[in-house]
Amino acid sequence: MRVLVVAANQEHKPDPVVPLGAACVAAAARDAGHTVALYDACFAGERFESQLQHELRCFRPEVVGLSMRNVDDVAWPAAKSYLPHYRNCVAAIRRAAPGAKLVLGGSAFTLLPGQYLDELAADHGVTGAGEVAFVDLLQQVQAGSGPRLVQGRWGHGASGPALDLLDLGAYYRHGGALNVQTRRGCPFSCAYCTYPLLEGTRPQLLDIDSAIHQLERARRDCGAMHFFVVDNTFNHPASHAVAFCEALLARGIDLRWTAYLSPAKLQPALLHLMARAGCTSVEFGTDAGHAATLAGLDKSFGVHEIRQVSTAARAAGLKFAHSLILGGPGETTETLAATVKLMDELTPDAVFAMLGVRLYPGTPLAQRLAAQGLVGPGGIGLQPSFFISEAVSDGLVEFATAVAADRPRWYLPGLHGEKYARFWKRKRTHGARGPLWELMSEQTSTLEAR
Ligand code: B12
Ligand code: SF4
Repeated sequence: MRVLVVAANQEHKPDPVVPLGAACVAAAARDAGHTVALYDACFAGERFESQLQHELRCFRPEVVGLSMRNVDDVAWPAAKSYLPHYRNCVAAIRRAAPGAKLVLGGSAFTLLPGQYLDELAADHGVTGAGEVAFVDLLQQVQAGSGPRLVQGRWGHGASGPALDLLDLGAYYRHGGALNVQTRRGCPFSCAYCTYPLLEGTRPQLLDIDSAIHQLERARRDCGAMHFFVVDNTFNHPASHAVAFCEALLARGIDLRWTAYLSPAKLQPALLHLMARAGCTSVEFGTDAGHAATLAGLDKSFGVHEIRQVSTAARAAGLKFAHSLILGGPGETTETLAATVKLMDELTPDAVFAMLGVRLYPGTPLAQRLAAQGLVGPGGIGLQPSFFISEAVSDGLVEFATAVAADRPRWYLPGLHGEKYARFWKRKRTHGARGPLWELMSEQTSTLEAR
């Protein structure tokens, strides 16, 4: 069959990101013998509808797979929903390819499948990992059937993402890094987190040789030296992280990379090994800096571990950022103050602070709130809804604004909006690579030293 995969995402904040998921399902469909093309809307700007329609009319797909990454930008109080954009995508697809079956998939779709299917009047949808399920569905569609909603199967394609269908050079120039995945799944169950729903709770280890091959190829084809490892928690299981680093060292590839780490059970030796293997910075999924809020979010580590891993990252020569969620269950003015105090003490190179907890169906927090009658059926939907602890809800914006005012390394997507967008774009145009917060931290260090 003729299959067009459409990577719908056009978000460029904090950077444009390679649509790995779309490329994975495209590769799986191609490996199964289908004729596959990929349309990527990322750099098309307002021309995307006319470009997409042109692509549809030329390629004449029998199936269009729409890859939907983000529901919204999770940035309370000014959260932006991508639903209008998805509506435009579907309208363009229906206009230019009225006979094609429309299949929805991707992380956004997986979080709210029933609502997207109805809202976008799609023919089919696949939740979770798409490689195996999409190929099965294509077979059924070819035979004239196929269920409307298919549960993805935890598995992955044999040949990795079809990166040859993407303009990786553009992502490297405009986004400053490419990306790679070494594993899926998360064994933890933090109260708000969607990752176990998206990727499963059992770690699935991807083939390290294939990941290294992707990196080498990108290095050769477009000179990319900077990568983001998209694994939700790179350090679990630690043995896989070690194997990845050792493989990089054994191949002697000169790369710079960044990864997400959990402070839980993180050994300093791993941080040192990562640094030797080219890692320059890490982002800790810390969330809070007080025992009560950490407990409210069901985190599997305490303040002690946050201190330990920060010291260890610095000793290993890695830049580090802490990601926070302010206003979670158990948050009070005292716990907020303690979190800020801890960050001031640890002096991370960056702090990313989201305000409020975006609620998604199926997460432990949403279930807890539903059991207490605080969220009704259908209460969590395509329009962003957030939990904010009652004890701080009134003054949270003012508090965060005041904190960030004299802390240049704090980034608050919900409050800063477009504040850094033009500056960062200019930096990229002038060749800045890697995470921009690494660069900013160097600049603020220079200013602080004066
Ligand atoms: C790494 C990551 C980042 C990194 C990306 C770095 C990089 N260079 O790639 C950074 C930090 C930059 C980032 C930023 C953001 N992110 Co982010 N990110 C992730 C993360 C952890 C992994 C994404 C990834 O690459 N996965 C690997 C690929 C292979 O998986 P996949 O895309 O899901 O694809 C599979 C399936 O979805 C499916 N599939 C995909 N497409 C299709 C199509 C069809 C037809 C079918 C059938 C199936 C299918 O099959 C694929 C293969 O199995 C996810 C969480 C997660 N675990 O998924 C969040 C996630 C995607 N991010 C999210 C968000 C919100 C954002 C931001 C908007 C946050 C912000 N305000 O800054 C920005 C947006 C950036 C942008 N330009 O779009 C949300 C999106 C959902 C939502 N809540 O709206 C997620 C799901 C996390 C969450 N909170 O739930 N992110
Ligand atoms: S926040 Fe991190 S550690 Fe916790 S469940 Fe999500 S991915 Fe796993």
